[in-house]
Amino acid sequence: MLSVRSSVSRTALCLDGVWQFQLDDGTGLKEGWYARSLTDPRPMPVPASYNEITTDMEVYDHVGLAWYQRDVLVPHLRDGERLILRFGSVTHHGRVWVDETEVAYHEGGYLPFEADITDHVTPGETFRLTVAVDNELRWDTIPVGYTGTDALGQKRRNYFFDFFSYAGIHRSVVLYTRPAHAVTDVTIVTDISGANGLLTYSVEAPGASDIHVRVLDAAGCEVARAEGAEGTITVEDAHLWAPGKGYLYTLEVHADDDVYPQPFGIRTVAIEDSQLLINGTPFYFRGYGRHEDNIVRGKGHDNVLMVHDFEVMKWQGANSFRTSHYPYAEEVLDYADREGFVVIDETAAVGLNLSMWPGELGDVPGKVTFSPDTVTEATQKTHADHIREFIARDKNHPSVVIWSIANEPESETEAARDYFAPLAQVAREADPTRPVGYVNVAMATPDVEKCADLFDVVMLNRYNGWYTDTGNLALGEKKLRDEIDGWIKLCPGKPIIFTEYGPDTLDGLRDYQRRPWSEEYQIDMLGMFHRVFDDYPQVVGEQMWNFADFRTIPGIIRVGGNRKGMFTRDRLPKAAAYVVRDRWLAMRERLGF
Ligand code: BDP
Repeated sequence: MLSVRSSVSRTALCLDGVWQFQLDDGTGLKEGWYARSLTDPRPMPVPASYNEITTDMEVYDHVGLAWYQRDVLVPHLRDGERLILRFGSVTHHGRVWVDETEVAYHEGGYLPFEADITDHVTPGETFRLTVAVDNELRWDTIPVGYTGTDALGQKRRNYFFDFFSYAGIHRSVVLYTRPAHAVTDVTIVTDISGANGLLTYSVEAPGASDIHVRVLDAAGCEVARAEGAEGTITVEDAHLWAPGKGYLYTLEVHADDDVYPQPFGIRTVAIEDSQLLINGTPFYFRGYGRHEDNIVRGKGHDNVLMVHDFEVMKWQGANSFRTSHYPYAEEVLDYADREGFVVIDETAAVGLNLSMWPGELGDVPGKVTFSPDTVTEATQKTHADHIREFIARDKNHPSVVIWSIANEPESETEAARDYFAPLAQVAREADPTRPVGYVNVAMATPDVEKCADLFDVVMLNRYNGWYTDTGNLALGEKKLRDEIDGWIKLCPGKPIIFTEYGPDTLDGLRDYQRRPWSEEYQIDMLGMFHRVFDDYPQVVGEQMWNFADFRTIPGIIRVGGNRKGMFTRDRLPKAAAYVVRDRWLAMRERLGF
């Protein structure tokens, strides 16, 4: 799905602000709360997670539907123009009404959806916009989860990841206009030929008879043009997009009266000899797995925080991150494009691995991941659709260089292989140009792993010295080296990227003995991993866990959340941040960005 971008033929009206909000008491749908004003509303900002806006535990821990409402004044439309209502994301599922008409239903909490509401509204008049947000996961949703009832009869959400499953309208809500014949999709693939850039494009614009495109450089000057819905264009003396140099062109797409400006960068991605090449040059990933997470707003997108986070990452000499463990706001990828950051883009398929999870209610059916009662073909179908939707959204971002289709799934069984083989194929069909991978969990070591050959890269989350051999870095190091040797043997020629490593660290806890949880131990453990990485040319990336501390589910191993951040939750550096900064700035100096 295309992002909202303004042009001479498209006007966007942002509906963010303070909406009305009410928790469902089990009667909302039956009684049709969308058909009238909410009876007992409280104010709720959009975008934001609703959980921590109030001080009520009831809101924080709510299970089920939550209702949002506001009035919207409909703008006047020019001849034949359509009015589209678009949500950047509603977590996890959203149902939308315009007055009494249901106009959209979307499952999956981290991708956009939209509805053409032209025929349900009257220009110059106001309509009541109602959204029912559902935070319950099921075995056939991505991510998977289930709602159970505890011994006190309380409904409880269960899911198989540690970050708190915030809910709400997390990204902007926009009303935009477009002509009757509009551009609905653009796909751009770039290549390099000598000093020139090659750009292959295709446009979808149902009903349009006149389609042409112009290529504009970063200053807005036309450098090439072409007729037709698809073709290949040469950009002479192209200015390449490269890590640290986020040069962007715009493909200005014209379809009858519609104009859609699609930014793009000219660059290539390839894998050769255990290296990931960007524009033919080996790239080394320095950075983090991150979360969309912050005080009060939860997972609500916020440009203030986004820009600050990039500034902090640049301060440290990072050049990349992974969108662990779900697709991030479109604004984040736009910003990565222009800042020249390199992104491993991940789906929301986190937690397809029941062996690791006790299940709060203790009733995860048999703890078998792939079974008729847990992850089934229905899950696989949702996962496949999710991959297609996700790649359709993010395919034109030059910053994205790898698709990660799952985080830490079971991958050491035949059932896992049957599950993942078709999904790897779905990703390749949706985008034949980028490497596809999944992020491997510690138990699926190379001697038992069954899925690695389906993928192009090896991405590893390892906690030697933390979850295993706690406090014993010498032993952790030996095992890490042995394991890397195993991966090199199992996957010759494939690059290895460490996508998670690091200990929980309480900021302010200092220790002469440098023991676990102290700031000193974080320095030592990260240092151990880095020392090992430096000995292996096949290791082409270090993305420590996590950029910042983040909110989690309650748990006896979580003190005020997950504390593996390089930075605190309010983005202040722990001691390790300075040590790693020295390393990364030196690497930046040596390798370019
Ligand atoms: C890994 C998960 C990540 C967790 C991390 C941890 O991929 O989401 O937050 O461990 O335990 O298993 O800190």
